[in-house]
Amino acid sequence: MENSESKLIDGYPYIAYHKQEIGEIEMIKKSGEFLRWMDERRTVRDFSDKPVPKQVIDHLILTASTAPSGAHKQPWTFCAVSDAVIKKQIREAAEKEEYESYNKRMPDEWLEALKPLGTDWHKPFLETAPWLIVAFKRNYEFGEDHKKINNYYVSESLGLACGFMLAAIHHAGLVTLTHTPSPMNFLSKVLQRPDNEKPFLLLPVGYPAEECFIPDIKRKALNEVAVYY
Ligand code: IYR
Repeated sequence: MENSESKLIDGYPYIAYHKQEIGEIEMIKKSGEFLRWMDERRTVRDFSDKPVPKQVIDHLILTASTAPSGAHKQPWTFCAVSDAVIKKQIREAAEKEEYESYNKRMPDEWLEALKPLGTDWHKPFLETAPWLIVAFKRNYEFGEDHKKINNYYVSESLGLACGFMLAAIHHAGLVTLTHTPSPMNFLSKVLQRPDNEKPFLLLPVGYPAEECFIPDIKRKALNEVAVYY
């Protein structure tokens, strides 16, 4: 079992990891290109109904699932919805909650902060987008005899996986938006998820509408987000 490519450490199997080293000049070029490409990603709220193949959604989910997670528990379930009836149920339930939020729950300061983004309680994209991907966090697993087995850093793990998914969606030439209807328990009901799963984030996925406008907002500069020591 022991060779230069694999061995046991403390009784657990390990494999050698090889990564192609990139020279500094090429590294500066590549990291800059990646930055400029990622900087082109934008949150979009106006979707086309043009279909997206299921195989693409499989790839997006598997890419998200490459994210690191607490104790490598991979504590996520991604529900991908293309069924028009279920999308309608989700839209109706989300708009009901959002109507309450925008009109009663959210304080003026919050509503003011959202004004430049043009959001309101209407969520037509929940029906227009060809796919809705709902990320559920798995707070624990069911072991033998229904015994609860803990997962760790579940929210952090989900944040990482969803970040990976946003990059994958952008890379596929598609768009999304990070939708967090609040409260979002209705998603557990509509999608009939088990008790150990709680909804984390809803991502409509598709093409932007032919006529699509996004807020003219800027990202912070390096000196506003980084401190070097
Ligand atoms: N969940 C609401 C409100 C909302 C809140 C924040 I913070 C945003 O950045 C955007 C929207 C909604 O989805 O409209």
